[in-house]
Amino acid sequence: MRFVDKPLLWDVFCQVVDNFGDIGVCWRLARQLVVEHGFQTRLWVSDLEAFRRIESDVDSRLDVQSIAGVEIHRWDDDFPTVVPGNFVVEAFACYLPEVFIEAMARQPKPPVWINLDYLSAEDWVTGYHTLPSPHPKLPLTKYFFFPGFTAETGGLLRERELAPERQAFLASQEQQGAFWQMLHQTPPAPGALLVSLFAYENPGLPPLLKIWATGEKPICCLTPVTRTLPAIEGFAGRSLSEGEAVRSENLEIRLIPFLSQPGYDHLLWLCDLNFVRGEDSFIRAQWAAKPFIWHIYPQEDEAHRTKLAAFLKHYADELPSTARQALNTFHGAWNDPARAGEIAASWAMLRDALPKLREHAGRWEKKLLKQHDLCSSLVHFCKSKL
Ligand code: TRH
Repeated sequence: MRFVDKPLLWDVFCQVVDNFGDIGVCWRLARQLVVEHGFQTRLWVSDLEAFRRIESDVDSRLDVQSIAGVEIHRWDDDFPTVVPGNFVVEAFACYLPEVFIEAMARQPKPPVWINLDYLSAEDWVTGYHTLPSPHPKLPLTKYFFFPGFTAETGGLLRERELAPERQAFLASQEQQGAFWQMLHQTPPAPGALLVSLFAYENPGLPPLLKIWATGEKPICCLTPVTRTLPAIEGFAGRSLSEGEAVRSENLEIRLIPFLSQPGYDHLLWLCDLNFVRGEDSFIRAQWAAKPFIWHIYPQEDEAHRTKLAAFLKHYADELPSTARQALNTFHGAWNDPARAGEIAASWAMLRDALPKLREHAGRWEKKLLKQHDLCSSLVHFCKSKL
């Protein structure tokens, strides 16, 4: 008789602080662990309603449900008694339930415990990646795992088939047609610059919309209804809802629904320029190989400024100097409320640099593709600690 080994089990913990980045990252990771690496995976989520926004199959009334092979559990104060898996991921330093930590310590072979950290291009990350942190009282060790842009980090989340899927989508009129149909939209007029907009509240947005409207080239801006809605309503001079469009001179803004994660990828692939924010959409824009503008998540201690500068230093390093200056200047104005007045002049520079930025985005994607993806690196590391 042959015994078939039970697949190893992962527990991924996601505390949704705000927005969609925490669950966006955890959901990608959990799916990849199942689909690409054949593990069993439990995903513990504190806010199923936020989860439902990016994955419409989620039923926020259920305590336990299975989607894409991932066992999804509501994570609330009343944590059940469970035997921990072989690998435990706490995303972004969310605190695991005490009862679960105690159960981990009781295992004959305690799980490999990972704190999956936020993405940063800062140099110090390489020194901290995979560092162990012993528990002060229990026989447990937690390892820090950092995503990043170099081989000395954990890499970036990227599904195995992502690049070929993008190429197939861009080569297929049929797939693109289906996307527009799903949005209940027609493609923009030929010659218009197609822009996607996903950002936090930003005093740079009203002047940007104004300059887009009066610019020479038509611009079609697709924006899921999010925190930028009030600024767009201010520009339109009326209240707006999903499905509506605003036209002003050479600018058309279309308010589209918040998409599923794959639908959002399609949007990024199609657009000529993507405005993204936070962490996960910022990474997806890089896999889209198109020029993008990053609205970094603002931190109270202003730490985001250092993070932004570190990324731009890496990303813009090989750009010709005019395009580099355009990219740096626009990011400076877009990410600093005090510099919103510089947006119009910065846009003129950025618009002229778009062809160079486009070439560069393709080169950057190819460079990143040489790295191991984060999920594979994590699996490799965790197995080595088992
Ligand atoms: O939502 P965010 O602002 O999340 C942020 C960041 O992760 C930040 O680092 C963190 O500290 C904070 O949350 C708590 O932006 P982000 O990271 O881009 O996540 C958005 C997710 O939503 C991402 O997975 C893409 C997805 N998305 C869709 O699925 N459909 C959409 O239409 C859009 C616009 C986004």
